Amino acid sequence: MNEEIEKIRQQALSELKQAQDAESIQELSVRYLGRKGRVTRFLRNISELPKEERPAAGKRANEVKTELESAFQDALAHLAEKQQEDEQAIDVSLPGRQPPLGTLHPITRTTRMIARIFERMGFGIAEGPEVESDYYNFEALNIPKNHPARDMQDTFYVSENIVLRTHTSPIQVRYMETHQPPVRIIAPGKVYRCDSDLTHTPMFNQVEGLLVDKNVSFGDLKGILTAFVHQVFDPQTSLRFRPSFFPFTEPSAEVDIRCVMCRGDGCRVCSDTGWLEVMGCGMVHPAVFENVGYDTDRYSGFAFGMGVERIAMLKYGINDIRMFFENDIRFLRQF
Ligand code: 2NM
Repeated sequence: MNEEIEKIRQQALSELKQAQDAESIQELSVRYLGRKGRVTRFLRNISELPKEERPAAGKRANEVKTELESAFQDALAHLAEKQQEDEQAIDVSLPGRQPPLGTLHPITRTTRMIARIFERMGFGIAEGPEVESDYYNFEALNIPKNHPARDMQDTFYVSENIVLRTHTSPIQVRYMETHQPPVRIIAPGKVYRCDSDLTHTPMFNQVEGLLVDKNVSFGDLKGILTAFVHQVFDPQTSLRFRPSFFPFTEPSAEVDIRCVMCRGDGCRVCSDTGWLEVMGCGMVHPAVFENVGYDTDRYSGFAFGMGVERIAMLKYGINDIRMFFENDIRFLRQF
């Protein structure tokens, strides 16, 4: 009788070795340990053995039962583990996964396009702090104490004498303090103003430019800006220099271009004027030159400034400035 349980055990283990999948292991488990299984039946029949053989046979049969239970369980666990490994294995015949490629933000692209045009005309690039002193942002630029731009309504104050720069002109003031003419630089960067609607955001990007040398005239300014506009927009684009006012330039002008949408017929984009304002400019005010220690008898210069978002909106036909800052991937992917 003891031979019988050993035979059952041997057969169970050797059949288990052959079992390839969970189903056949389950089936084995039923066949050996189920209600009508061979081990179960053996245990039930122990009462029919001679009295003296019963304790040893019962003990051994229970050992085998426990052994087979864990052998089946281990085999199932092993199989599950192997299956998981297979699923995680790399199929080297598969094409590689394409990592999604990013693109430059349209404002970065526009800033670089503007910078490249001026670089080709001999301008270098200057940068400076976004948190500025009242002196560099206003005082040195001839902006008087009572000027509306200095109001809390228009400027972000960090403290009494520290502001978030409202334009990139302070970069040019710092540059002039440390470099004698000739000067030919552009100043790109983020600027901050308390303003928010369809065409204004509290942070936006500017590119300003400055050229100082002997005998620089308003004609030179017109030539440089015309060449610039003709490279950003259609080379046939008409320009208009309309008299304006800035505290840091005299004379000052706004540069308008013939509307890129309606070509001058009048539309919503140009408010039916046929013209679009693209930047401000002028001859640097002598008071600014005096503040940085330039000799106004020897040197003259011009400066200009534009909003990068505005240029990008006109170039790409975008009507809401907030699109640039919402980071909607469907919008950004188009650039
Ligand atoms: C503009 C318009 C006109 C400007 C002036 C200067 C500086 F530092 F030279 F005085 N920088 N930028 C300037 C002049 C900026 O932006 C609409």
